Amino acid sequence: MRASRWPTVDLAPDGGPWDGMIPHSMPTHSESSQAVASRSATPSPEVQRSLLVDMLRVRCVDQRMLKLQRAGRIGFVGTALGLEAALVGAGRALEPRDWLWSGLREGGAALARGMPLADYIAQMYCNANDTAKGRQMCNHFQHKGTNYPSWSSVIGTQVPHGVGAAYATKLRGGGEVHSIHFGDGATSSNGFHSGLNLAAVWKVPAVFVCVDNGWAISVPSSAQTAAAGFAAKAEAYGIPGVTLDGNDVLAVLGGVSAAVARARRGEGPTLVVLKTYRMLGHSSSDDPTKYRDQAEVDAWAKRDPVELFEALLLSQGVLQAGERAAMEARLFAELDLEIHTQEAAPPMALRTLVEDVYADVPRHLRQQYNRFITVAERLGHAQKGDGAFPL
Ligand SMILES: Cc1ncc(C[n+]2csc(CCOP(=O)(O)OP(=O)(O)O)c2C)c(N)n1
Ligand SMILES: [Mg+2]
Repeated sequence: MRASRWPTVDLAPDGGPWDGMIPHSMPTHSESSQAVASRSATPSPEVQRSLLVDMLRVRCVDQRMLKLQRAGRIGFVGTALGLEAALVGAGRALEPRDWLWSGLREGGAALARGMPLADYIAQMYCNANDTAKGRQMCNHFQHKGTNYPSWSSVIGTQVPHGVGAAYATKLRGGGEVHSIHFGDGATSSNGFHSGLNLAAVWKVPAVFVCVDNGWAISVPSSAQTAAAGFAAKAEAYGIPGVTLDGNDVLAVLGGVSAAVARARRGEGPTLVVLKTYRMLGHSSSDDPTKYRDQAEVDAWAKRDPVELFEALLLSQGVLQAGERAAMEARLFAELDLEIHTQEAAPPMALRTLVEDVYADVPRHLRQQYNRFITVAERLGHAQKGDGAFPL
């Protein structure tokens, strides 16, 4: 490989090189700035334990949501099994003032940043507490308090949105960083190219987090690009690109934190690729056995991010035997309580269909709404009270 003209960026000055195995068909970079994959200084025992709790929460939530979906109580789940280190490590690398721009699987990163479980589950039920007011498909989260804008199903659109917001931050002179997450498949979208190009030209305070989980529905990462990995794409835009072990939460936290710090110093964006694996189907509607070999899944199961981190903490005496089970029991108790609360909440009022666009609902929308309610009542779909207050 020819030498890179781009400067090597030391993203972890106090850590040794990462030398873990990446059991994936995509080549990884062993030269140039793209090869920088390292650990930063080890966080305190308390922080490490909290990282494990956050990872376990993602796993418990994923398990429960899939069960609810299979029982027909919620409509759709974008699975996160296997991605816990990538989600939590990248989420925890941000400060509260920073912004998270995401796609389907970043709900766990949002939880790790403080999005309340109540808001998360209300959105899964699209009930009266859903802050998206039922206007999004479930599993499409947002949370104002932690700077987590509502995301779009349209692949890659969050990239230019996040870049625009990062440019606004730069113009206003704020110190916040915009972490823009997307998958391996999204690197083929227009948004990826226009977003990275302008982010680099404008030198905005952004970090691009590409979660390479091996698959874009049924398309493997190896068929997504002819480039030698996704981090190589950074070179075309004149920014550094790094590949990290996405199943090592400390490597993710260290690498993304360094890229965030670089953005905050005004040195511009970095593309960080987290190599990991989507252990389950694309979503609750998908059957991955139709398009991939079990042997590949089994190989990645040996690098389960939760198991790896638990073993590390046990070996260092940061965690005691049996503690993980106790942590999980507490998480499930908290989760189940919230599920019961949200399941009992009423559905979003139908009148919200015509609210929020104008300060006062205009005449033509009132007429449409009243006609709609008449039909809904006739079909038995109207909720109690919907017809009682004609708009
Ligand atoms: C513009 C657009 N094209 C196609 C789709 C259908 N689609 C939904 S998810 C997905 C794959 C995304 O893969 P990736 O970016 O790797 O993210 P992952 O699902 O693996 O997290 C596709 C093609 C879409 N939602 N939007
Ligand atoms: Mg993917």
